[in-house]
Amino acid sequence: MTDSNRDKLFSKPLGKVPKFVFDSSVVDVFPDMIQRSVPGYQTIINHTGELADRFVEENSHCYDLGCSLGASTLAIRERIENRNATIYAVDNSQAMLDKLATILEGQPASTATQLIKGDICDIQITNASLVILNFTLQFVPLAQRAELISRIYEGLNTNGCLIISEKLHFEPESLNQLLSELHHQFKRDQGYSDLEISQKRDAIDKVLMPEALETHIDRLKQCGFKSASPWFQCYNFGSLIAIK
Ligand code: GEK
Repeated sequence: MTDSNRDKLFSKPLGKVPKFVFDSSVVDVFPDMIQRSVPGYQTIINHTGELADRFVEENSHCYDLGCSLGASTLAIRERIENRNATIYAVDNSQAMLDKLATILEGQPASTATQLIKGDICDIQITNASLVILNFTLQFVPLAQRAELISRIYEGLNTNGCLIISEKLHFEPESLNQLLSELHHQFKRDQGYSDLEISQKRDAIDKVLMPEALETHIDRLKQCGFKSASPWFQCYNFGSLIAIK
């Protein structure tokens, strides 16, 4: 990694911290930022590939919603060659998609991969055997989440799989506090200073809105999924699978 790819976005005092947006300054440091900020991130990405191998059916569609630089897309592409499947990688940040296009150009593969610039709440989902929401639902306004999950359910084929990975909120508050402190210690261990941790927290306040595991599971069941369960958790980050 070069020094310009190291996440230092919040290392200097910013005064009034602006709200976090996925612009080109974030794109430049994104892989470093997410690896050093989300405990278990690489494990979740690797297992997304494993789940794809199990669930992706011939001639079906996969959706990577909030794809950023395509970590999940790349993880599943490796595993589903020769199934004539198509991956739709969707993001509303043009800066992310521009960079992803160059990454994909450098790593040709037989699985068709289409990039879509748009809001994941607006795109059509059809003939899906796998839908991935890796750390994206947390940025969707709370009031729009049930409708999005419902549309994903409708677009999935029977026995299709939805993966949702998120930052989570816990009750009681003492447990939430403990897991949050453990997360901050993880970030310190990854080289972030207390200033970086606190300024990033201010930047994502009300931009990233975590929900409880139970809220996710109740909503998935209400939307019709026959099963929904967490398969991974590290501190206040976790991943669920839901099967139609
Ligand atoms: C990974 N999945 O590496 N519509 C489209 N894109 C959106 C929306 C929306 N409504 N809201 C946010 N995004 C990736 C990481 S990052 C997670 C996902 C993080 C996009 C946003 O532009 C960004 O690229 C991505 O979702 C969230 O596994 O930074 O914590």
